[in-house]
Amino acid sequence: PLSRSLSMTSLSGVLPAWEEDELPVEDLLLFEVAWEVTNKVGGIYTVIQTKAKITVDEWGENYYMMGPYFEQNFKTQVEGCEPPNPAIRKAMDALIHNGCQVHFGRWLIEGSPYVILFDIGSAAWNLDRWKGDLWQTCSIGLPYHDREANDSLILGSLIAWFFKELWLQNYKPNVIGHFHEWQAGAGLILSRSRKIPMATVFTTHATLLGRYLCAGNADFYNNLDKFNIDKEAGERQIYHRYCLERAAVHCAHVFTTVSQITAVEANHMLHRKPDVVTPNGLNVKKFSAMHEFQNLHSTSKTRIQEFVRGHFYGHLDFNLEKTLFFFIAGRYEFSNKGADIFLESLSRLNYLLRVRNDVTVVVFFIMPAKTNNFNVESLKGQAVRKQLWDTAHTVKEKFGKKLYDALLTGTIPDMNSILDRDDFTIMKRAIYATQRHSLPPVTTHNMLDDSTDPILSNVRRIGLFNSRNDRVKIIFHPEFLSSTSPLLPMDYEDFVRGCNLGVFPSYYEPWGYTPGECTVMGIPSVTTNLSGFGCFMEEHVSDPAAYGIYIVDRRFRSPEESCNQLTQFMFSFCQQSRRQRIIQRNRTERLSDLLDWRYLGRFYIHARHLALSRAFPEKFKMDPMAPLKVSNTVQTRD
Ligand code: G6P
Ligand code: 1S3
Repeated sequence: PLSRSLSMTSLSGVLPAWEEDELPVEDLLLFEVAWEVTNKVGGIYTVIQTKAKITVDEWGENYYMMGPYFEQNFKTQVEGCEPPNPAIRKAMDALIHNGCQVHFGRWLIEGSPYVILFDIGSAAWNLDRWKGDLWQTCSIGLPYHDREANDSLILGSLIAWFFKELWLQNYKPNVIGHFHEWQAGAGLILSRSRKIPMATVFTTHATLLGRYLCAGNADFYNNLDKFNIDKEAGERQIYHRYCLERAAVHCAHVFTTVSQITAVEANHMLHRKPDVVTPNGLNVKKFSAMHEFQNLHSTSKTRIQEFVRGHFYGHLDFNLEKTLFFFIAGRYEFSNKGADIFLESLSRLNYLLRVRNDVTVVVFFIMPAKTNNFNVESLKGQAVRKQLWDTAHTVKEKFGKKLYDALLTGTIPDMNSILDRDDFTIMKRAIYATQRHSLPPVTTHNMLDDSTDPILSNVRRIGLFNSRNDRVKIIFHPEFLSSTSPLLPMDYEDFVRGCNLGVFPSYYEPWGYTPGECTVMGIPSVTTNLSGFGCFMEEHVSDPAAYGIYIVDRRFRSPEESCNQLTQFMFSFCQQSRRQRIIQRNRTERLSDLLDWRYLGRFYIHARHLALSRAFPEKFKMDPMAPLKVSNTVQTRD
């Protein structure tokens, strides 16, 4: 019923949606548990943070997020306060009186949700005992050296303890615990094994084995049913983590994944078919002026152009008006995120553009790697640009004043003598300073592993060194962007807005926020039919490419064929006129509603209802076979 109620072939009409029967949330408490609550590591943070608003709108004071306490995160993102609910205070106090620190506050993001954060360090002295409990409960043993697994056990033990304290108070409302990813799994396993009455949901955002097997270059999707998963986990030394993940999946009343493709993967890697697919949404910003996002593109693009002027000083022999900005961004998993086929395709695009086009493409790789700060050459580039700007400004001021004085006396000045020798000298000196003896750098930072870094090694192999003849230029920025950077002072959102195309040709991507973020800002992007996002778009939009969503086939084609297809997408993108790009951006932006939590949040609502009906069948009835009620509430804009 899920897929039937969602399927649509055209975007011109109504986006189907269903309505769940309203549940009185006063009699319920919802707790959402994740390692990334107030703690940014990767994509789960985005899920939790962007979804907060609609969840608070629905649940108000009955919604709490739970995660680990880190002093720095708390200080910068949370406003500490007293829990409004005395039962929560009492449960927290029970832990605090036993020597474990628990903090409460409002997370300063849209919706201001309440957060309960558990200090792992303060409870670490219990670790050996809790390892014993875990072993007694489900025979999972954690090795002493795996800090991440140990921390997740401490967090899980504290959370299960908290739920038990809440229950011991004979507290009336029913509790729902929604746990995300294996790091939150121990809390679910322990709560269930202690028979605490609560409805549980477990969401996986990637399977441990899927990520490891894909990164190891396995032909993953063609062999899903052939892997000996216990053996594979053991060989990769993640057997205990995989056990935690698999136990959590099987303990949950409701199991969900973020996409259909990960649902299939989970069925093979974790041996449970997800009950619900809960796709990831975003908080879509609506501007009062329809085309405001086009203006924002233009302003942000100007700022990127400024950076490029500095970076390529002395080699600016390409026309910035005919230069397009492409980018890839995300966790630095070279082949999982498709940086390998992207580089290969760029070398082919470079050839095509040299032969047949006057467009230049500047490609940014924004993927964090180990560095020891910006390199001198990149910083110098921006300094030289600034100096040229200052020189031009000084000369312009003098010129303007002389012109003004002449006009006041009723004469037009002699243009040949309006600039004096000094003006020429400072201009010549500024130009001389732009001479450089090396090519504009490929990377903006000093890399710690320069010789073995996969992006740099491949750049060396394909020879894209930013030379004058190259029509494709590469800039590897191995750090996430920040508006306080001395080099490229822009935050990620502004940067994306200023680019022309996001390229995300992932091989392993359960969902993939990056192309979605492009879409809601009206920026076209490349994705694949191995990413949750790409499959979602393929399913719900009849001609995704017409809306600026290019889907590379990495499922049924060889890497060579996928490279050719990607090259072709990029090359035809370069052949569009500015007008065509503007029209395409308008179309891309129209897909935003499809990715809005206001629509996608319904899948979470459904998962919670299902969990309640399984945990408390007497009180919450739901016919799992009944088709979901379809209503026409969410519309796309034409
Ligand atoms: C927006 C602005 C236009 C600008 C254009 C550049 O649409 O409203 O004024 O010309 O962006 O688009 P381009 O695709 O060349 O970056
Ligand atoms: C995961 O983060 P990742 O980039 O390691 O979770 C994200 C949120 O659900 C998802 O978008 C992404 O595909 C996964 O890979």
